[in-house]
Amino acid sequence: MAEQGFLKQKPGFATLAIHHAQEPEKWSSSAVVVPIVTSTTFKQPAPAEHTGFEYGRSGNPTRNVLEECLAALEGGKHGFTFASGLGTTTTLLGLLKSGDHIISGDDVYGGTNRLFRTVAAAMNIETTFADFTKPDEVDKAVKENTKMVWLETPTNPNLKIADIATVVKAVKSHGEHILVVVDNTFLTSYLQRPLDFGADVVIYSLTKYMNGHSDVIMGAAILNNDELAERLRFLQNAMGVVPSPFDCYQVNRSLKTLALRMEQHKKSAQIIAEWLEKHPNVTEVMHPGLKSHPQHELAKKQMTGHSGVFSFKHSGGLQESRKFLQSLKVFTLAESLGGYESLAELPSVMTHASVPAAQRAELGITDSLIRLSVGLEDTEDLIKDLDHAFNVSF
Ligand code: P1T
Repeated sequence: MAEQGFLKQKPGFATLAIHHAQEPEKWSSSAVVVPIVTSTTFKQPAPAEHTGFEYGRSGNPTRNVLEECLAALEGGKHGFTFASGLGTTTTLLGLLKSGDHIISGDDVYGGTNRLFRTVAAAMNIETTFADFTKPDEVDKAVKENTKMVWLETPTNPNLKIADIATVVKAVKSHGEHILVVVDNTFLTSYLQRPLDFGADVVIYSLTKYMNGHSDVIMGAAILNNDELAERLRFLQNAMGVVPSPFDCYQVNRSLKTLALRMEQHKKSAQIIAEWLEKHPNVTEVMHPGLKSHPQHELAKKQMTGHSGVFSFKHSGGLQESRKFLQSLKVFTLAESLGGYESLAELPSVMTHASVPAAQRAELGITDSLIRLSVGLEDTEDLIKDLDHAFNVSF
């Protein structure tokens, strides 16, 4: 059922999450729950012959199930998992070489910004940061040597929305070979499927909503192109940034409740965002589900709804932010997002502290911008918590 004018949810999501690639018949025990295969190596019938698995870095039965399930949920052909979200980005950098150029969204996770500005730069891979809400700016940033375009939508922490199809069109007009990568961490495949809009690769910090229980660090990349998949399969093994079978089991289990969790995150965050919008100490709420969001109409065209993460600005400064965050009792003051527990943080000194001060100022990542990750607690309790924190801080 389409809600509030957003895209209609594709049918079968929850069924895929529970059954895809996990037929009990694939295990000799007919186990209904995917086994955790911890073996690092697999017996071979003859030298250089194997029965599907040889060494745990190049492939593992538990990991394969998760990768296949992730690909199915994304409507993609190939799925790959990595030891973290940033490990995914690092491995994708392996597709590039010295002298290549990346265009990245200006408002991205601080760690992604840092990776491009420091590690990629040391490999002589240059990055231009551009505002993807303005496709013209992206178009102008493309150079002869541009090989990869990297966007988050919605962005972290300003929740800006880029029109994926328009960005893809602008980029591909300069050459089909330029890869468009979308970091879909804030929404998950339940709320947005960038491959449907022409993106080449979707990446995740699975650490967030996809796992949803704040107990695993992991990342993933999902794509359709067979040749690119072969290159990534090579890099996954050759660079070795792989997750553990136990962590793969945890994420695979968490996918079973993804649809239910996202529905609740979506509902609760929308109520809280509307409540904040009316609060006298709040000057701006950045939530794509609000009519006041500058790209609300665009959000409805490419998303099936918004998740539980969003930001707001208040009328105070650093002192009020500190007091507010330290007064919260149900929300926990911590980095990260997407878990069942509600979190609140101050991006200017926490998740985005590694972004140069001038770039932070340009993006409006000020000391009065607070980011919330609305969890699965009772919405009323969360509102009471915020209300109390405002009352004692302002
Ligand atoms: O933490 P890791 O699994 O390596 O994922 C990095 C990452 C990638 N992309 C996005 C959009 C992210 O938000 C993150 C990690 N972000 C946080 C820890 C945070 O609090 O924003």
